[in-house]
Amino acid sequence: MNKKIFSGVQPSGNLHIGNYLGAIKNWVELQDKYDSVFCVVDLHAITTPQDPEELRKKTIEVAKIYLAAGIDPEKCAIFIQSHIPEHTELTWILNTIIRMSDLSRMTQFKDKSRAISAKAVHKNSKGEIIEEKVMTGELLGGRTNKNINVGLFDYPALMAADILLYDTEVVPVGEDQLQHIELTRVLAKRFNQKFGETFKIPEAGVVKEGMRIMGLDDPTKKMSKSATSEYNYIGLTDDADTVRNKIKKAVTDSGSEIKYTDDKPALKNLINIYSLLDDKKPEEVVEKYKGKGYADFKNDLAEVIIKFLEPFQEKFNSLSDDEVLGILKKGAEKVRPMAEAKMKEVKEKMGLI
Ligand code: AQP
Repeated sequence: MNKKIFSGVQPSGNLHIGNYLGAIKNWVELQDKYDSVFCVVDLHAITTPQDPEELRKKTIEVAKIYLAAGIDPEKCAIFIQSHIPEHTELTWILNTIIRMSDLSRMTQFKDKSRAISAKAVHKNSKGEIIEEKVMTGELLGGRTNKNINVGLFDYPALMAADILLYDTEVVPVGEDQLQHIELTRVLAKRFNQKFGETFKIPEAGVVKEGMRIMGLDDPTKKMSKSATSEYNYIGLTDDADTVRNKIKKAVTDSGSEIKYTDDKPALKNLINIYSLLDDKKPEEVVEKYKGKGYADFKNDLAEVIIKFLEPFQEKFNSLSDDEVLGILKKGAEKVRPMAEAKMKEVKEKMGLI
């Protein structure tokens, strides 16, 4: 029996090279060695506001990206999270053992809840609105935004359910998700202790390279598909001109020399992207641009990205929606017996008739 892996991506925006380098690339390499389950986590996506039409489109797009990247549906199960209701059912069970303090510690929740604006409405004694003010995270001064939906807070419980439902042993994710995997381990142990051995204790499978690709407009924050500016990321479906434009506008550090150091985080991030996509060590990239300036480096970086994206996009564009929906349906059929069996076991252990 091979070890099991599970991972997923939210259809919450345009997938970017950070999602690819931090997660999907690794899945492609692992699919031959592990029993692999890859999910489009639409229920996670709705923890932030989504337009229904866009969500439908993005859900199919994410599956196409998996396939274009080289995930083979004959070897793995690819499916949509909401097609297997046991994910939400197990989330509820886990909600009964997860603590408010567990969830309050999660940095992703703190970051995302601060990014969502809150509307402050001031009324006079007659109930008439005298002032309406949109409070962004900054205006809230780091305080928790009370208008955040419970789903965003509970996001890690749903993620734990995804993982534990399939006896997952390894979860290949980017470094930003490590805290959620650690919590999943805590929940599995807590449940097993209380109700008897039920869940496998999973491990994170983080690749060192590509661990965290930073935003092109701000190298202190990770590249993110829900970023407010599209100049934050290179989308996997961006065309050549868009890539050139985004790399041209990407922030760089002061100076003109191509150096790979922590005090030049913007440049370091661009060198990382270059080296990962061109299969070179960062030192080799630095050596190549010795005596050259940022402009030469950035022009070539754009071409390296375009060269990577071309065959990827060709495969992506060749896939029809119907074909992909068929693959997703088959994937759900493959995993359904596992999910049902695990929920049956959980219910029995807890005394649910
Ligand atoms: N910048 C990144 N560098 C490396 N890995 C990354 N991942 C995300 N951003 C980077 C990894 O991609 C996988 C899928 O992520 P997700 O869809 O579950 O959500 P996320 O981690 O919250 O990613 P985004 O792009 O920032 O999405 P939004 O903005 O919608 O929240 C994960 O394995 C993640 O580690």
